[in-house]
Amino acid sequence: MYKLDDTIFAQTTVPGRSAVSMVRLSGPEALNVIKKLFRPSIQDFKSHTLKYGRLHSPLEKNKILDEVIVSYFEAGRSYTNEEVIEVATHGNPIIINQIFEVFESLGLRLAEPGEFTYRAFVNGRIDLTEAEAVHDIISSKSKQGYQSALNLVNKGLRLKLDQFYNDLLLISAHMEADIDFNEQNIEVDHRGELIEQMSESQKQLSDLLGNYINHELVQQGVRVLLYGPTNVGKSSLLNGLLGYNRALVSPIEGTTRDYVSEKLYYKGLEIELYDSAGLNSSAEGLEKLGITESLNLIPQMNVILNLSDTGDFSNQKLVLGSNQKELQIQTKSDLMTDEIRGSHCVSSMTGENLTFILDQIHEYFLNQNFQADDGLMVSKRAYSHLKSCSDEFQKAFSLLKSDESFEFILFHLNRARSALNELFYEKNDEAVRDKIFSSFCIGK
Ligand SMILES: Nc1nc2c(ncn2[C@@H]2O[C@H](COP(=O)(O)OP(=O)(O)OP(=O)(O)O)[C@@H](O)[C@H]2O)c(=O)[nH]1
Ligand SMILES: [Mg+2]
Repeated sequence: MYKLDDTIFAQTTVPGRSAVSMVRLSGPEALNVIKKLFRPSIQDFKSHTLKYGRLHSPLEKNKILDEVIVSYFEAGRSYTNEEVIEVATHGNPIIINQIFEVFESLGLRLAEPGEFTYRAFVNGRIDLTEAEAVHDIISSKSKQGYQSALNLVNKGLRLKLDQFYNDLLLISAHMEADIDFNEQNIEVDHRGELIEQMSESQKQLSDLLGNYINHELVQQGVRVLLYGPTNVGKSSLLNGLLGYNRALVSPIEGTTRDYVSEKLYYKGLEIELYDSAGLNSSAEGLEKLGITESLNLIPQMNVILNLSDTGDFSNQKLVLGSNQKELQIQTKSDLMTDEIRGSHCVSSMTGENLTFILDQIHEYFLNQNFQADDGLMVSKRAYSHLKSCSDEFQKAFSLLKSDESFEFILFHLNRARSALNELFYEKNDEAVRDKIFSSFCIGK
């Protein structure tokens, strides 16, 4: 995939205009190149210090590229473990482009997405679970998500698994030794002790897996569908929850055709609301297409706000997956008589109970099996390795308890260990590594 021996650069901040932009260089030529361009000229640059000055262009005489602050991180003590320079410039794309032209003219290469983090991995500074966590910190759509990714980025998972991994090694070594002794006709039987050790390890592993956080949900945020018959007030509720008018509202049935989606942030959580075409059994043509599209959205949703302005939900029954939640809500409560008033009533007109809905969505999110502070938010890839480690371990344990020979048991223990090795390194599978790093943004 990526080349490893050249010097690469990229903007680490978002492209566009801003007070400051940051450009990172990594590789053997990073410091040399900056020394060529920076004035006043650099005599002695200590690692982890800053220099203030100007970058000059070697392409045009007396041309100053920008006034900058440059930081230096020596190889072995940097993000990539290579020589790294970071240049803070004024945040103007024209300046950045000119600096990039100069870097390229000096033989440096624009980095691919994820390439800095890939180098950190290849150079042994981080393992794959930490690389994934770097990505999650940036892309997380809930505060729980980025907090647990932060836990993970600092050798979190490796530290948690170290003890377990070492115990596995010890148990295997015991078994190998017993096999050797028995081959020499020396009778030893440590089975009882091994059962005790394995049940201790089993506990560690199940604690770990039990703390698994629904990665997808904390990364994606919560998707919420506004669902119900035409004119029930779906688009009005969307606008009410957003606090501004995003969708058209009218007393004409079938106003919304294409679904409309918009994000809002509530208590540190990204909620994506989908307003859809209202259900109408006599719909035809475009309206009917819109309804089909709404129904197709259901499987991708986490929460469905099933809306009715009569309190009668019998014609809008939903079949949902086990992790999906339906909230039945009565709309237009300002028009409601006391007789039909149910327990969950909202009004987009008066704003009654709009925060109640947001709280319900937030609560659903919190109930999805994780404890934010100590939780273990790992990717699907990582979870599947943990799971196969656990499965192999369970097989080994039950064979041990049913008096099977150590050779069979060792087979499964070895597989449990290699599942953990793959979790952190996945050395042989370039495709998986490509997938992990290419999902990064440029500059990371
Ligand atoms: N009094 C009152 N009227 C409402 C409320 N919510 C919506 N309406 C009215 O109900 C009508 C339909 O509202 P919409 O939000 O367009 O309904 P919808 O469910 O999006 O309708 P379709 O897009 O046609 O499926 C409009 O005239 C709104 O002004 C409410 O809370 N109180
Ligand atoms: Mg509508």
